Amino acid sequence: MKDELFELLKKEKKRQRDGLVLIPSENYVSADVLKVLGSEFGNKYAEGQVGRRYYTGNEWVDGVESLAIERAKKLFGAPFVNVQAYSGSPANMAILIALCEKKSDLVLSQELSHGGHLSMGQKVSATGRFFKTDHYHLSKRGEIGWKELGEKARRLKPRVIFAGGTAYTKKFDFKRYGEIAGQVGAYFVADISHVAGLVVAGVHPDPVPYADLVMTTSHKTLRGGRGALIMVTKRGLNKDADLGEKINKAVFPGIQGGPHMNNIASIAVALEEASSPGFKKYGRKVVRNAKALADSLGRYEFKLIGGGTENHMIWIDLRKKGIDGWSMHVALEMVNMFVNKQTVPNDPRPAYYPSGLRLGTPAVTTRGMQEAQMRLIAQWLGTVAEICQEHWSNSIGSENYEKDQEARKMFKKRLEEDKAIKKMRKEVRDFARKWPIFKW
Ligand code: DSN
Repeated sequence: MKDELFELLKKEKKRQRDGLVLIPSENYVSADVLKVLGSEFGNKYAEGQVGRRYYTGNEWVDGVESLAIERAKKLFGAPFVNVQAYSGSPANMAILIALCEKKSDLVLSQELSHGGHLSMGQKVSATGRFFKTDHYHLSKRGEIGWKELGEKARRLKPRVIFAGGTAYTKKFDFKRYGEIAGQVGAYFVADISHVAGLVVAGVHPDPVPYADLVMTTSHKTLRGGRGALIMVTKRGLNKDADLGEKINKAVFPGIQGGPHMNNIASIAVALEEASSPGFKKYGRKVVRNAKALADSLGRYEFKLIGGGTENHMIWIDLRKKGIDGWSMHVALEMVNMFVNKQTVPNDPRPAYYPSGLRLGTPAVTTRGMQEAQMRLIAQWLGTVAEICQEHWSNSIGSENYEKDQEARKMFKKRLEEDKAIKKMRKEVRDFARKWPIFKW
């Protein structure tokens, strides 16, 4: 069938092949993961749980979901796993529904501009509208503000303490979180969406011995289709033997209908891949590459929050360079490099025009790139920052960031006409094409 949609697919494939994905939450999936994502499993309704569905015809998708659950249990060492949540945000919502019983139950999580994630109780998310929340911040060194967290935990007696977020470049000290939660009788939930693959590879601390619940999306460093795993640990089940059942009910019928069986199948495939020795190597390389990229960025005078990285992510404060995250992400997109604009701690700018940038190495590492390529990427980032600085002062140059739309249009136009940008676009494209999309 001729459909313009397939033209878009062709173009998207080309974009992914010809560009460098440095968005820390994105990755490429294997051919097997893609195969089941586009499979007939997606046709099936399977509301309910394995062996207890509200539809007939579930013999084979029951097998799929059982495999996903068993593989997750084995890989993470958790006694209970739900694999039905559509993604991380609904999974966190389901967790709060399962854990919070009274209106006064408080959720304590990392502040949004300090790297926290919307779905862990930020005011603009349903989790912040329907649950009482408070937040802790990062220290000047870019670490969790332990003193503040401990003090708030003792004073506010939260029902839930979350670890995890969207921007953090240190290793999460889950043991310390677990101790604080234990002292005040709170549930400790570790959202490891970003670092799950690194935990599996043994290059990031494991939350399972210390947390009551562990949540992860399946498509970041884990390289599955888009979904989420909610795991209840031994510690969680000791606290409440019904916690698994509560999670199941909070997901369905709590907030979802039929699980997306093709996604669950893709998670099962990804979990099998993640249990191979090759995946451990991949995780190690992700971190090695991130460290190499961070080191090289220092040469181009980028200010890194936390001073470097201990995981897959680099968090840049661009204020010293006099430009914002929006300008860099626009310019980098023009040269086929994809990054995230990102707020920095106590950011004076709005989230759409934030002061920072987030970079990550999971996707370029999946393509087989190594430290030498990270040095080249850092050099490109340095050059693009210089170009931005030049056009920024010639077009925007004011502090009126939100209102200055005309100046921003002018800035984009100048970039589009810039010869160095045009040259670099070609250079990046020719370079990216040499790397397969998915290399074992
Ligand atoms: N985009 C994902 C992240 O980077 O944290 C989830 O919102």
